[in-house]
Amino acid sequence: MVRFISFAVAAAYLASVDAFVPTPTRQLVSTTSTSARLTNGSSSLTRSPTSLSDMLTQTELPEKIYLPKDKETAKVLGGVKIGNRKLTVITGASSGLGLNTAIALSKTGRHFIVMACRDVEKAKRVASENGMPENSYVVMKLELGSLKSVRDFVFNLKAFKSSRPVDNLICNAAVYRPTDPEPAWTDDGFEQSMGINHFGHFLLANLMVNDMSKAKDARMCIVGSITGNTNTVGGGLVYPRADLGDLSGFEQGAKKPIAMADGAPFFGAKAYKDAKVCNMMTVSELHRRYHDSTGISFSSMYPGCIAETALFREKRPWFRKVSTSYPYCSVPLLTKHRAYNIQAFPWFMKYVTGGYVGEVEAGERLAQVVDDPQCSKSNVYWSWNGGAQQVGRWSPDGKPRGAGGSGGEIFENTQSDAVQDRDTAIKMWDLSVKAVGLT
Ligand code: NDP
Ligand code: PMR
Repeated sequence: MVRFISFAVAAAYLASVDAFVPTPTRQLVSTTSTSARLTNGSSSLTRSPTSLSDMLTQTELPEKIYLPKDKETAKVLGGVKIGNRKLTVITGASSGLGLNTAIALSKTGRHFIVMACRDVEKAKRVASENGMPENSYVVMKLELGSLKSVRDFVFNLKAFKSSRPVDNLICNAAVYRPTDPEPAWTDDGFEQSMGINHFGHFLLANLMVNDMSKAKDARMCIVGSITGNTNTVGGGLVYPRADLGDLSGFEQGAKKPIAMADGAPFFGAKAYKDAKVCNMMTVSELHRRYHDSTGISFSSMYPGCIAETALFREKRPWFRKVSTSYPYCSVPLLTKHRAYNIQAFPWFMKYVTGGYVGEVEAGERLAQVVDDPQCSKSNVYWSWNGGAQQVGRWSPDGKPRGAGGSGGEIFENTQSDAVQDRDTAIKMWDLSVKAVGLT
């Protein structure tokens, strides 16, 4: 009963939040929850100002790029020896889920991480602050809101790794712009949620298939979400629902002034969910088109609701504010004075829906998808039963955590009928190919 009343009160609050009310000022939230944890280690990129690594942080291609001539040099570029480790690329590794995945994988000793980030200096800083082992990662510039930057990234990556194939690609980066009254556009004229979350990754994934086909047990994961699946409470009952409609917005070119996939007027919260549908459909189409011929395992996943990440930077402070003052009570939300003492969304997800997962555990979950032998199956949408624990069942050293850290069991989840709709997926694929200039 108490849980039901809490649910009703909290649901009423959350239903009326700024997802649907434009806010004039946007506030950036720092990643203090993760960056405050560890402080040892330093960036592996700060050695020489003329090193290849430094060149790789530029969006514009350097006039002369160093191309290694022999295999051995390729393995020890810039003083970094990749050796037998898996080469794992993670987009948006400078925050939240991506950063915590990079941390988890780097600490296994089995992965060399390419942190593909729009803000190179930030990525170097958080990697260092979070104690990612030296020589376990490199930061490379990737602005997913620019198709040119995506192509430059792939070119630079090839120069960095030479003929050695990429083993894992994790398409994780995303923006969520629920309070924007008007759409913002990428360099190429796409609405940003669709342009960054889907089109940028769509081009990247396609450009990487050939290279990754040369690796053994290669895996490509594009992060999805429950909110893109209408067969769930989070995605089916919470307005707005994801819906690509007849894709007439894509048919018209998906560029300014066309903001939405279905050609409707801009709706930021829906644009994010539509992009997640495209992410998940891209995975099933990649699988259908390339799994048999390349051996690459394509997957998507939902890590749980990581309610404290910077993804919610546009939300009003009370929605995401971090505090432990009243962790068990929603009443203080009713007064303006107390509102700022509650982290309403994390609280709601922890104690009402039970869908919450901490950033560290979420990172371990995504890490598991590319590292755990039991996740080698293709065309799976991975999810975890349970959650809300800060520690996972699987741990980066490969050993089960055992009693005390139940963290949820991994399982193969079922996507909504709309996400599984083959005709729409094919249409989405063909129009995306055109939009990013792959033809
Ligand atoms: P964060 O905002 O913490 O991380 C997003 C990352 O994407 C950041 O590293 C950010 O860079 C990067 N990024 C944003 N725009 C661009 C761009 N134009 N080019 C390159 N990189 C960019 O969010 P989360 O960690 O929460 O989200 C990560 C993924 O998890 C997303 O795909 C999201 O949809 C998914 N997800 C999140 C859930 C949640 O509850 N938080 C639930 C389900 C799925 P910078 O550091 O510079 O801002
Ligand atoms: Mg949602 C089991 C129920 C459940 C789950 C797992 C989520 C996940 N959410 C659930 C339920 C509810 N949410 C309910 C009952 C409400 C009140 C009506 C609610 C509200 C809500 C809001 C306002 N939820 C949200 C928002 C956001 O702005 C987030 C969003 O939709 O972003 C697109 C969000 C989310 N809920 C989730 C998850 C995972 C999100 C984060 C977004 C994502 O990455 O998918």
